[in-house]
Amino acid sequence: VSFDLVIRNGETVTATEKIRQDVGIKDGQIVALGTGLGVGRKEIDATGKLILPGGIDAHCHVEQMSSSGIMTSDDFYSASVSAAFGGTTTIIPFAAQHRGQSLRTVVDDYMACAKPKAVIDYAFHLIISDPTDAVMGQELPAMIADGISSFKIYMTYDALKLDDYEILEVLSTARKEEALVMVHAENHDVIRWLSEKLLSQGNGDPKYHAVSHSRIAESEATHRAIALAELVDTPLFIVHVSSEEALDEIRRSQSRGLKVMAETCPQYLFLTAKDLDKEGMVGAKFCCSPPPRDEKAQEAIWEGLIDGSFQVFSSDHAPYRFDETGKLAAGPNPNFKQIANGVPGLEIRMPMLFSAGVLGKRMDLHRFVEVTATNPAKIYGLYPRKGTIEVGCDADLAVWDPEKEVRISIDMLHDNMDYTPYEGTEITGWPETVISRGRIVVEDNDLKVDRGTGVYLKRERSSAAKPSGNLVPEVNSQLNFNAKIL
Ligand code: DUC
Ligand code: ZN
Ligand code: ZN
Ligand code: ZN
Repeated sequence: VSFDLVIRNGETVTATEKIRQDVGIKDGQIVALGTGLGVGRKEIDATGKLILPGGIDAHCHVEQMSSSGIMTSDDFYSASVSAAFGGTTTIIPFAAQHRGQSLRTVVDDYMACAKPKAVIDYAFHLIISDPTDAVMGQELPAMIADGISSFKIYMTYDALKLDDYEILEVLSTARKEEALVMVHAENHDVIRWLSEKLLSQGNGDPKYHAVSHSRIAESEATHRAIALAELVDTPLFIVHVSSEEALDEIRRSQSRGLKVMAETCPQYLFLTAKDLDKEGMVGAKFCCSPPPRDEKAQEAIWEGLIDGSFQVFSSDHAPYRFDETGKLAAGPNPNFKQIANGVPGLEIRMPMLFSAGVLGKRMDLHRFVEVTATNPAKIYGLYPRKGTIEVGCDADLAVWDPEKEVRISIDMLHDNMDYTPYEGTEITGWPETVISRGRIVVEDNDLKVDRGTGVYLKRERSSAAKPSGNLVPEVNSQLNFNAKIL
């Protein structure tokens, strides 16, 4: 035998090509592409199927404590199993710093959680909530050198938010270290003011979550984050964009030549604020931040995903069950401020986009591969090991049946949730065999690997984080920024 595994008679699809060819896999890597390949110890017949790069979900929350002390329902086992069943072979969740914690402790904790449980490969982004001199001066550079080359900051949430001064400190450190800054862009005081008015008028139902997290809170913070990044010439990645107004800010900055990147998520294509307006507390199932908007926003978000304004499509999987461990942790009738923010989406991320986007003829198949796998690999320093199909890449692949009809329901998903926001949605296309480093992870609707078989991925610094070198004139001439800070 020449190979550990051969996938025959399928069509491989990358961001640029679609080729009818076989894939030869040995020692976890793709070692041959072509026809007439030798025999494999195991063979898969992919006649009529598409062979896609395994997905990379670059935004998900796993075994993470929310800022109000609620634990996600998924641990690294259930999250990675669920991801795999949906065609994803790499996840990049967050290692979240709580104020006062050293980054080393944070990362060691998450590593210890993930290692014995994950069934697919994983990396981490940090969340920085306490940018002290020691954190910024010593700890962060050490973490970046260790392979955690991106981190998220927040402009809202009491326990997480940074003010503009702190954001500038963080951005200029990131510039020096060439790490990528991801930002949760919502105006804290707008949300706080609207929330207080709503609650004081007795309006606490879940639907008011979407009112308090106004589109203007999002677009203002998006504009401000971009302005701060421009001031210190640091690339910026805007996470979970929900509105046309925020998208407009991103587009404007991109057309001015700034290095601004962004992602959107399933909830902004498939949900609206109307979903929060349901009998009793049911709307809590759809509370996430930013919230889903309206049909017009959905259309705009689709447009941004298709035209390249968004580079990445992530789930923002933030799983809180509809019970006292999650959405109802504050009691059976919480007001919208007391409801944990987030929706699950690891498993449906790719299938729902494939069905509505590719089969729905909105989105080219190559663009689908790009936003779900290739671009996140490139932007987060995993390319070309992950995110494409070439000789020498890890054999992370999903064999998709483009005709399989699936009705999404909580019963068929593999996360540890008790609901899905997409219950009853009929879609076509599903990844039926999923392979990670040559190991068959999912086959015949069955999990084939043991817990703890995924590996940690030390990431490279990515070119996405390289400053453009175009400093605004006042900083360049007055501050001697390059000499002083670099
Ligand atoms: N931000 C996230 O990235 N995920 C869930 C909730 C939030 O505010
Ligand atoms: Zn966020
Ligand atoms: Zn603006
Ligand atoms: Zn998130």
